[in-house]
Amino acid sequence: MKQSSFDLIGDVHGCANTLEKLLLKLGYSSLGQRNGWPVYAHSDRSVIFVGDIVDRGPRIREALHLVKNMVDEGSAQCILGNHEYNAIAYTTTVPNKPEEYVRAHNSRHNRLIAETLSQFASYPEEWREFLEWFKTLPLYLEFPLFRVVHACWDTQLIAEFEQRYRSRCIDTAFVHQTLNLESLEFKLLDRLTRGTDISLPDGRKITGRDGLERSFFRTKFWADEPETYKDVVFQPDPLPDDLNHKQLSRQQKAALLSYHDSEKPVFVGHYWLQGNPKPLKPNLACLDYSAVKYGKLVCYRFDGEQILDNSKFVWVNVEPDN
Ligand SMILES: [Mn+2]
Repeated sequence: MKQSSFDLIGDVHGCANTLEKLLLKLGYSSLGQRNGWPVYAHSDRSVIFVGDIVDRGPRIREALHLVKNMVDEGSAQCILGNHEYNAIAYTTTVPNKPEEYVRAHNSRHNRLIAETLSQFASYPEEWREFLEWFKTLPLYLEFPLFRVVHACWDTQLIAEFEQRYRSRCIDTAFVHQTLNLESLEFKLLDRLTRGTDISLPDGRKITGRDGLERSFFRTKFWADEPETYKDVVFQPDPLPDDLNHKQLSRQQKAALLSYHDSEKPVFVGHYWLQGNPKPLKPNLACLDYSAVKYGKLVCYRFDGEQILDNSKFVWVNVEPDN
């Protein structure tokens, strides 16, 4: 396997039929079955999934089996997305409070994980095994020529984490630490899997297309010298117009991250993009094109180039059979 030939695939969210179509399009083929599910591999390439295999879509269980079989075979790696982390935290109890969960079972959280739980309702043992497997997925990957993280590369937090931890995976003790919102564990997890954001001023809220109300908006971690909210907003839901032109405060600017053109390419998912896939910067590509909303399941075929190339995106449009 060539060390520099990787196929990076965006958020699957249970679109298992589309994933199989994409793998076939990329030249992967099934070597046979393991545990009743196909094992895809390629003679000289391998896949990196950017996380968020679970939640929302119709074939979550199938998607997990396809991905895990590839990881077990050595034909793929997979990092942790915020949705896999949510599943871990949703099923991890608070120390000394066996009735309470690290991710509270409130209506919003229940709704986000409902599809996954219902598809595993008849397979509780399998679900437990996948939850354990999620704890073996790294939070990020770094290679000589590129990086992969679900939502945001934060050099400083990653350096602090690497000083303290030997593994890039999280365990129950790590999840417990995230209960303290000032802890490195919470900050790292939140930052790497959910990205950066700015609170809306004056207690304002916006209701997203997903029906959820939010008091913050997602921001770019790569904006060069931003001045206004519009320069940094990065989410499917637009800001109210008056906020677009609002000036960023000095503190807000100081808290924003950047990703300089001289850094090695980084691949992310997470952001529900639409339209035709292309790099966001010469050294940054997002692979999440809203597959589960009948968008595209997107791959970038990386061969070591340090300036990303429009022509290296490959995708499948998601059909009603997902
Ligand atoms: Mn996602």
